[in-house]
Parts: sequence; C-alpha cells; structure tokens
Amino acid sequence: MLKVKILFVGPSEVGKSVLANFLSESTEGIGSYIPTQGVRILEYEKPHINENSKGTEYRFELWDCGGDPKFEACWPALMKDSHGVVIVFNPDLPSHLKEIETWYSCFVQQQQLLDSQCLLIAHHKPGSGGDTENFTLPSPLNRLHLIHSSLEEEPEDVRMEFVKYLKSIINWMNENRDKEEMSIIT
Ligand SMILES: Nc1nc2c(ncn2[C@@H]2O[C@H](COP(=O)(O)OP(=O)(O)OP(=O)(O)O)[C@@H](O)[C@H]2O)c(=O)[nH]1
Ligand SMILES: [Mg+2]
Repeated sequence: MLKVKILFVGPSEVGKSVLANFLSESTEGIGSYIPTQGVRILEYEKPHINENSKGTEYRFELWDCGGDPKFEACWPALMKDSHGVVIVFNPDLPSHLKEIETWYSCFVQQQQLLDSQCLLIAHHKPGSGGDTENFTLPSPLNRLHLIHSSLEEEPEDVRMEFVKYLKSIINWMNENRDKEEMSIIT
C-alpha cells in the first residue's frame, strides 16, 4: 500500500476545508466558518483509482492546511514528503492572484516539485460575482493547471478534475519507481 500525500493550501477562508470534505466524501456539511488550526488529515478512499497493471494499491491523504500566516512555522513539517500541492483561492479577490504566487513559491518551487504536481483551484462560493472566469494569471502561475470549482452548480466537474489530477500524480510516482528499479538493475 503506497501513501499519496496531497496538500491543500492557500489563503484563509477560501474554502479549502469545504473542498477537502467534499472531495474526500466526508459527511461533514458546510457550516459556519471554523478556521483550520494547523492541519486536518482526511483519508480518501477511491478504489477505482487503485487499478493499475502492477496491482499497486494507494491510500490517499488530503492534508487540509490552515491558511492563517500564524501557522507558517508548521509549513516545513507539512510539506515533508508530499506528492502534490493543491492551491485554492478566491477568484473574486484580485489580491489573491498575488498571494498565491507566494504559496506556489514556498510549497512547489522551494520543495522542488514539478509544476505538474500542482493544481490551482479557483473556488467560487455561492453568490459570488459572475464575471470571474476571465482573469489572467501572472507568470509563472499561468503554466499551472487551473480548474474552477462551484460546488452548488457543477460539483461533479470538480470531482472529475480532481480524480484526473490524482491519476496524473500516480502515473508520475509509477514512472519514478520504474526509473529507480532500472537504475538498480543496470
Ligand atoms: N455554501 C458554501 N459555502 C462555502 C463554500 N466554500 C466555502 N464556503 C463558506 O466559507 C467558509 C470558509 O470555508 P473553509 O473551507 O472553512 O475555509 P478554509 O480555506 O479552510 O479556511 P482556513 O482553514 O482558515 O484556511 C465556510 O465555512 C463556508 O461558510 C461553498 O462551496 N459553498
Ligand atoms: Mg480550513
């Protein structure tokens, strides 16, 4: 059983916990805002992702991190051995475009993860402004895979895109393992 560790990071109150609950099929509903203290670790069982030719099984952990800068001291511990980073932001707030650059730099670049291991989610809370799909991300964020999430309108789109992302992470892990095996026998 291989553990796959995926971090959810980004500014506070954007909906990281709501999304992580939804994607991990937690029964917790959406209530009033409770800031995440440090981190919550959610187990995510997704049996049909586990099918691959080698019969390897995967256990996913979603690490839902608190966005408050006061937890910065915990970040190095959270980042350790992570396989993927999901950055969630609010597309209605122009300041977030700048802010997510910092999250990207700290959690992806400084950790030397590949851009393909990072997923950007523009999370639309209900009742938010309509014209928010037309923003442009500054470089280097424009190289990243960006998806929009709207749990009230298109919940299954988000789920499908997230599963695609997890599959790409697993493919990458498998390739790495194959390379390691090759380097041992050659
Ligand atoms: N109805 C609805 N409310 C949402 C949605 N996303 C976020 N909210 C509201 O926004 C609040 C904050 O969302 P959280 O998921 O707790 O925010 P967070 O990013 O985890 O915040 P921190 O833990 O402080 O970093 C929630 O308590 C909800 O009230 C959504 O898709 N639908
Ligand atoms: Mg939270």
